[in-house]
Parts: sequence; structure tokens; C-alpha cells
Amino acid sequence: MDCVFCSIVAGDLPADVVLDEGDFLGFLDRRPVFKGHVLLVPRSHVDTLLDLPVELHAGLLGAAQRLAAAAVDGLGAQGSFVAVNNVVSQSVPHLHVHVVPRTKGDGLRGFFWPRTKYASELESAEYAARIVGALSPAVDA
Ligand code: DGP
Repeated sequence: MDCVFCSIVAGDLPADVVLDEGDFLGFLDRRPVFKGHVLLVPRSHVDTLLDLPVELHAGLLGAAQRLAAAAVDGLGAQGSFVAVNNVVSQSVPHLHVHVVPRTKGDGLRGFFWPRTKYASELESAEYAARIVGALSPAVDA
């Protein structure tokens, strides 16, 4: 399969690796939102978060949490933005968690997430009900 992140995992493409552990690899995004922006990937190829096997759920979140802490402790960021694009806005179809260092006044606020409003409490309740109706049961890891 021709996957750029699989090539980085395999060592066939260079990357600035910051986390190299059992099931996961973390490396610098080559086009960072801010310097120190990390991409965290599972070594085994899955396209999106929806495809991630349950046994990797906790490990992925734990690694993302530690990278978010390292952005603060290592880079002096005040916080971070942790995000996953699934299909839409996803340019590389190998699951990757963005860990972006954030500091107040860095310019990202407002640009990234334009907000809307519900027309009524009935409409918001309808949206909530549709999600609840489609939600799969929790699975024990
Ligand atoms: P997304 O748009 O959410 O799929 O983010 C994909 C990111 O991957 C994007 O910010 C640029 C980064 N990227 C793409 N190709 C490479 C690469 O070959 N090396 C590195 N380090 N990052 C890459």
C-alpha cells in the first residue's frame, strides 16, 4: 500500500521522531500550524479513528496526553489543540492525531471554528436524540 505515514513508520521516509513506542509513532508535522506540531499515528495502518481497534484506544489517548504535556513542559506552550480529521479535511488516510502547541494570542482563535446556533431547544434536543439513537454500545477494553 502506498501510504506516506506507513513509509515513515517503516523508516523508509525521514521524519523528526519524538515518540517511538510499541504501537505508536509521533513525529513533527512537516507543515506545522505552529512549530512543535506533532502527528501521532498507530504503527498499523487504519484509515480513520472509526477503524481503530479497541485495544489501541487507551494507548492512543495516553500517548496524545503525554505529547500535549510535553508541548507545555518542553516548548513553553500554555496549552495545546488535540484533533483528528476523519475523511473530511483528512489529507493523509492513515489515522493521525494532531497535537498543536497553543499560546494565547497565537492567532488561531476564531479562525478555526466558526460557530452556529440551534434555532430552538427542540432542535438541539432533536440533534441530541439522533446521536443517542446512533451511538454504539461501550466496549470494555
Ligand atoms: P490532515 O490534513 O489532518 O490529514 O493532516 C496531515 C498532515 O500531514 C499535514 O499537516 C501535513 C502532514 N504531512 C503530510 N505528508 C507528510 C510527510 O511526508 N511528513 C511529515 N512529517 N508530515 C507530513
